[in-house]
Amino acid sequence: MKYTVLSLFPEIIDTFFTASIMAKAISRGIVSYRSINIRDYAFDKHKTCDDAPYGGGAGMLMMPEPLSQALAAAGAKEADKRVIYLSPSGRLLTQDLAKDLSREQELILICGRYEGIDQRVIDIYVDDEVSIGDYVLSSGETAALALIDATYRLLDGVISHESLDEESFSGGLLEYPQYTRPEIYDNIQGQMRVPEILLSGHHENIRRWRLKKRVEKTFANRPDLLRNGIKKGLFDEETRKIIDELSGITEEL
Ligand code: 9WO
Repeated sequence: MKYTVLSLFPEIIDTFFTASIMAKAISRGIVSYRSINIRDYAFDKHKTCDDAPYGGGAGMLMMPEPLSQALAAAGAKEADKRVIYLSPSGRLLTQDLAKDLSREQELILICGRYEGIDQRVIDIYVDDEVSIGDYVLSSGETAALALIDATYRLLDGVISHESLDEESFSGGLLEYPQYTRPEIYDNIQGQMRVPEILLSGHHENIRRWRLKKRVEKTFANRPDLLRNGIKKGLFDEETRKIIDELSGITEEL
């Protein structure tokens, strides 16, 4: 996978690609990266990249020319390249979309600044507008990092397949709580013990306890995932039973 990132502040992105797991993926030839500084394509002596919006309104927009010059330099119109604009108005980045994006040859990511970019650049170049969640950031760079992180780790050879299968969202449930040593943890709260069942060595009981914890957590934090999983028939008999017990025959969902 090749990542090409267009930004006015590429240093924000550059650091991530020198961090440990990513650096390893690059040295193994699984990932490659280039950053393009949009300001390098500004054409006046002040290297201006922003201008006021037509129709009035707050703030400034990124000018179309430097950005489209940068996109042309990135080869954005070539086949096997997918151009993505990170924006709160995009489609939501989910694990499924991350999987889909991880199958591309090259992703070209546009990081916006100010109040956004000229719509004509979106119309001409952008294949997908993608949002990482329902909140507004000050710029697109941190969203691009989230998208890069969510996709590169799905590439063959970056992390083990067993770890991927065990994660949150596999099976439509959130993760169970986890504990490591020490067995008794001295804390401002007093002595906190690891749940007894995890020390029992009884694998079947542990499996059931973890499943119950996952359902409880999902019910508390993400009832939408339970509703969706039921609708799509994602859950086995055992999971359905736990959901029913918790939510009173799913009435409460
Ligand atoms: C700010 C603004 C102010 C007044 C009127 C309209 C406005 N739109 C915006 C806006 O969308 N600013 C963005 C800032 C422009 C593109 C880069 N910025 C950004 C990206 N903020 N949040 C994101 C983002 C990207 C992906 N997922 C979540 C948030």
